[in-house]
Amino acid sequence: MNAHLKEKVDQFMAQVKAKNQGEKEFHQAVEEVVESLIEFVEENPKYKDARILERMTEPERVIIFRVPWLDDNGVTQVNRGFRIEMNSAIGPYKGGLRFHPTVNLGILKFLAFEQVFKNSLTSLPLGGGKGGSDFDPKGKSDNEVMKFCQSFMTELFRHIGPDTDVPAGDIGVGGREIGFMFGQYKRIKNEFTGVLTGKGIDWGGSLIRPEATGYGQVYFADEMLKTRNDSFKNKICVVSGSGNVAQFATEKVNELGGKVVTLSDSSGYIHDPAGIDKEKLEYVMWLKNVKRGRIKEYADKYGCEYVEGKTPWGVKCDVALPSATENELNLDDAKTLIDNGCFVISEGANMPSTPEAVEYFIEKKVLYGPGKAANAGGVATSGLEMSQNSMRLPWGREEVDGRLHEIMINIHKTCVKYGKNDDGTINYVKGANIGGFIKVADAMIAQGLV
Ligand code: NDP
Ligand code: 2IT
Repeated sequence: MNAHLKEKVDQFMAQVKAKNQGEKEFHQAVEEVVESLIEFVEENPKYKDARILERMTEPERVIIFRVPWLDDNGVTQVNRGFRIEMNSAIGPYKGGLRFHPTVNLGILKFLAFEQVFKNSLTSLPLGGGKGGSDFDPKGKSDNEVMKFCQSFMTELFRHIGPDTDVPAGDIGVGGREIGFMFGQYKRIKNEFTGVLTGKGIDWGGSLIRPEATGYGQVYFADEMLKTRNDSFKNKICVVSGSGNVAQFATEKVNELGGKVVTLSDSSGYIHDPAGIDKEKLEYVMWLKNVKRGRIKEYADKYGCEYVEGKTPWGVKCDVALPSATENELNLDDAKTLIDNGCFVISEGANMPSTPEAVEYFIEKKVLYGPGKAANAGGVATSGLEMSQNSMRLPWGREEVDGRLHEIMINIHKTCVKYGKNDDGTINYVKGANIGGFIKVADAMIAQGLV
C-alpha cells in the first residue's frame, strides 16, 4: 500500500478507535477490511462521498440488557445480554448468538461487522447482526441452561422477528439452546415462525444446517485446492476446536479422502496420526454434544498423544482448518505451519488468525481462505432454513447440500474475481472484502441516508 493510502487508513482507524474505545477485536476486524477497501473506495467516489465506510462501522442499533436467572441452588445469577443489529441494507439482521464468559461489546461488534460482509457474499438477502451473553454454559445443568435461555429470550423477543432479526447459534449455542429460546419466543408471541435458525428438524429446522459451516469450510478449501489442480485426497489436516464446526469439517475431510490428525478444546489438543475416522468421530460427537466432556478423554480412550494448554499448529500438515475461536493462530504458528509444508488454510472460526499471521500467509502466497468467505456456509444454510420456513415446505438433504455446495463455489468465484493478483495468484482477503462490500454499499446508497 502506498503512503497516501496508508495515511487514509490511519486517519480512519484513529476515528474508529476514538469512538469505540477498548474494543480491540472490533478495531482489528475493521482495520483489515479498510486496508483491503481503501484503494477501491478512493477510486469510486460514490462510496467516499456517501461516507459508506463511516456508516458501515456504526451499528444501526445496539441492545444491551440484564438477564437474571435462578441456579439449581436457588441462588440469583445475573448475566448481560447483547444484540448488535449492524446492517439491514440487504435483508433482515442475521447472525449467531454466542454464550461464553469472554463475550463483551467489542467481541460482538467485530463478529457483527464480519457478518455483514459474509452474509453479502452468500448472495442471499441477509443483513448482518450478532448477539449473545457472558453466560458460561460449561458445568451448568440442562435446567440452568433452560432457565438462562428463557430469561434471555424474555427480553430479546421484542427486538427480533422473522422479517426483522433472525439469530442462530455460535460458540456455546447449539441445538439445545436454540430449542429453549425458540420455545420461549413462541410462548410469548403465540406465533410459530422462523425467528431462529438451527432449529430441530421436526420443528422447522433445515437438514444440513448442523453440518453446514464445517462442510462449507471444506468445500471452500477444495475450491482453493482446485486452482492448483489438487484435491483433499491423502492430505493431512490439522483441525482446531472440537465443537460444531470442527466436527463436521472432520466428517467432510474424511469423505473427500483426507485425514484429520488433531482436534482441540480450550484445555489442549489431541494428536492422532492414524486419523480421526468415522467411528472415532462418532465418539467425539457423543463426548462433546451429549457427555459435554473434555477432548483429553479422546486420548485416554484411543491411546494417542494429548498436549495440555497448547494449540495444534505445530503438528505437520498440508491443510490447516482453524475452527475454535478468534486469534487462536499467531505469526509464530503461521511460520511453523508453512515451514512444515502447510499450504492451505481455510478458516471455520471467525478471525482465528492474528493480523500478522494473515499478512504472512498473503506474503507467502499460500491458499488462505479468510473466515468471512470460508465459513459462510453456516449462515448461508440458515438463509435456506428461512426460505423453507417462509414456504412452509422443507427440502431434502441433497437439495440443501447441493445449494450449500453451489454457494461455496460461487463465493470462491467472487473472491477470485475481486482478489486476483497480477501474477495470477489470489488474495482471498481482498476478494472477500471487496466482493462482500459492493452489494451492501450500493444498497445503502439506493436506500438514501439511512
Ligand atoms: P462450539 O461451541 O460448538 O465449539 C467451540 C470449540 O472451540 C470448542 O471446542 C471450544 O472448546 C473451542 N473454544 C472456544 N473458545 C475457545 C478459546 N477461547 N480458546 C480455545 N478454544 C476455544 O462453537 P462452534 O463450533 O459453533 O464455533 C467455532 C468457531 O466457528 C467460532 O469462531 C464461531 O464464531 C465460528 N462459526 C460458527 C458457525 C456455526 O454455524 N456454528 C458459523 C460460522 C463461524 P471448549 O469446549 O473448551 O470451550
Ligand atoms: O458466524 C456465523 O456465521 C454464525 N455463527 C452462523 C450465523 C447464522 O445465522 O447461521
